[in-house]
Amino acid sequence: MKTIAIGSFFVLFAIVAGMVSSPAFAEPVMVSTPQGTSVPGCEETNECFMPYMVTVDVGGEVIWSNDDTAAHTVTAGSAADGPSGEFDSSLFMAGTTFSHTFESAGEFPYFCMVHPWMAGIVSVGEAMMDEDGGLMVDIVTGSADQGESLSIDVTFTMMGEAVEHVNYDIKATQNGEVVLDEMGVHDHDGVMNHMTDPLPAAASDDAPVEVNVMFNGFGIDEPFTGPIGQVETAQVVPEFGTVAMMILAVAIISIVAVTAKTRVIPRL
Ligand SMILES: [Cu+2]
Repeated sequence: MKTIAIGSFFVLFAIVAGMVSSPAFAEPVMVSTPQGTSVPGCEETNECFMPYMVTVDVGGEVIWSNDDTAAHTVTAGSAADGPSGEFDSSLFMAGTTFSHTFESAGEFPYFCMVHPWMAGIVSVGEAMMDEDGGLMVDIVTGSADQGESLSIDVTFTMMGEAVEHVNYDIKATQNGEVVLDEMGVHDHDGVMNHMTDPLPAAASDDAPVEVNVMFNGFGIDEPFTGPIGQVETAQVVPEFGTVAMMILAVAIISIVAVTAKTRVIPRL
């Protein structure tokens, strides 16, 4: 029988270095000009360029493919203000592509010179991580008796700063029974609370609740950026207390999934 310090607040750090050879950040982001965009209408649903807004890190590349039958342009600026000069494809024909690499951070609206209702945005951010940086996921749970919902706080930070626009899946099980399963969670400020279904049993050593968070990337619209993919699983089992924390060390060329497994032992 384990002695559990009353009111103890014990934090375990699991450092997971998921180093993979795939250069995740070299992947270009694709944007399509779909069929039918040469007549107005697509602007009503922001579907003249798909996706309408993409996010890349500094140094990231965006490739536009003309999937329409008409020729278009990808021209930085707006129909109202005219070209900004940042980039310009000039006319690019059906079935061809245009590519631009973004060397500085900022918001870059663009439009089509031929069909000025066609507009899109490229949002270029500072690289979210470097060799010293890491994405941190804090999973903090309360405690719960049988029939009660367990509260789970999930916080994403990087170098102490809250991260914005995180996408993740969260799943919690107790003795194999799923008590929480939310896919495709998007959060604007990196701080989220989840409540499980009523637990089949009180959370205990014999009936631990396992919380699993899988990071799917940063961004508002797909494709997302950042450490996407599954590489490493960390199992964090606190001796006592109700807090488990996981740090992911992320190298710039690694694809890393964030998977935290937390065993929840109730506070006494
Ligand atoms: Cu066009």
